[in-house]
Amino acid sequence: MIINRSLPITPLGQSFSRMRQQPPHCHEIAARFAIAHPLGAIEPLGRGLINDTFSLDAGGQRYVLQRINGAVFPAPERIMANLRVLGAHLAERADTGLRLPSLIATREGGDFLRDADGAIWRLMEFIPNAVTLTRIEHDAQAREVGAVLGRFHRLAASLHSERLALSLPGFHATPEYLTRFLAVAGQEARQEGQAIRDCLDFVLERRGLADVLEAAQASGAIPLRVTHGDPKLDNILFARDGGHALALIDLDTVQPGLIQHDLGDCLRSCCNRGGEGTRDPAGVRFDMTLCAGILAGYANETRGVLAQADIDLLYDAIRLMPFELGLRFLTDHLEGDRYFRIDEPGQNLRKARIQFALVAEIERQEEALRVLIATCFAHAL
Ligand code: GN1
Ligand code: MG
Repeated sequence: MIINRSLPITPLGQSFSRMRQQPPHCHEIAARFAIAHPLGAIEPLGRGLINDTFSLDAGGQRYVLQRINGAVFPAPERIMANLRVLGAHLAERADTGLRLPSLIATREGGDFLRDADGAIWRLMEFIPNAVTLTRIEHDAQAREVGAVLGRFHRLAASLHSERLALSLPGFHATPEYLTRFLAVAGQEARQEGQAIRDCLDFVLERRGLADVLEAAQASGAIPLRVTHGDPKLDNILFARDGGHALALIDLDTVQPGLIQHDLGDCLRSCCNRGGEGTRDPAGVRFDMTLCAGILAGYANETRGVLAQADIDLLYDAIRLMPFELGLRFLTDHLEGDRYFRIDEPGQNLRKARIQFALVAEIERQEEALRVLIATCFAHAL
């Protein structure tokens, strides 16, 4: 099913720690950007779990207004600096086939502003005639997903990753997530239910997985590169007919990282047809047909960019990313849902179990996945 990004999310009217809500001063904030008036409706937009995102109609145009989550991003101005560097790099290349949303200046000429609470706000163009997909329906879309991520990595490969600041330090440091989870889960006073004990056993059986990419990077086997950080399906814009992938959005986590994190995360998101919010762990599948399409689209775009050592780590990366996200959801559940926005109590625990079920599904298909990776990247070097 295709949904338009402008569909409002209805607030549920409950007061969980990270409930979606419209800050009262949105119109005041919007008026500080250099856009035509009158200012019209401001509505919650999208399904993001971290920032507050709104659509804004003004002067006959549509925009995306966003408040960056200052509790997550320690120095949001680094995000904006990275966007400037990346934007300039892409602008030097003609017809990249990759659109990134452009920033709208403030009335003072800056590209973000601070409100009275110190929070950072920015305004972006609303890419017209574009939709996000709640699920991939067919192979052509899967290839488009792989192609758009591959294009991003290929175009960014000529940008030295040191030119970008770390907008979110430790973002994909899986060993740190594991350490934190074990500390929280191990607190003596905890009276946890069976579901959490099962998750803990699942994690302990796989604790060796956590540092597989970090160790490879530390040993020099794979380099840091420019990464998107969060290429889940929600962050890919398709043309309105759902055919061509036009753009990658949500660029807050663009920073030096490992392309394996990006590709693993993209597959984690796209090949789980039921999505992150599905409720039955036993029904979770990792769809090999979609995976084949995404890998083929990606390999085709990144020819000459990757080395054999990069490809050798892909199976581990595909297994690692749902493991990491499961750890993050579960830790947040145990810590009181302070990081990920939730719609109902227990949601982060449920989501963690779905991610761990995905890990198990990937492991069940290890042999076939390794063959698929080798086939797709056979001519990639
Ligand atoms: C968060 O904000 P959003 O929804 O794009 C998270 C990602 C997770 C994703 C899971 C900065 O992304 O790492 O994979 O939720 N972003 C951050 O849906 O933590
Ligand atoms: Mg994000």
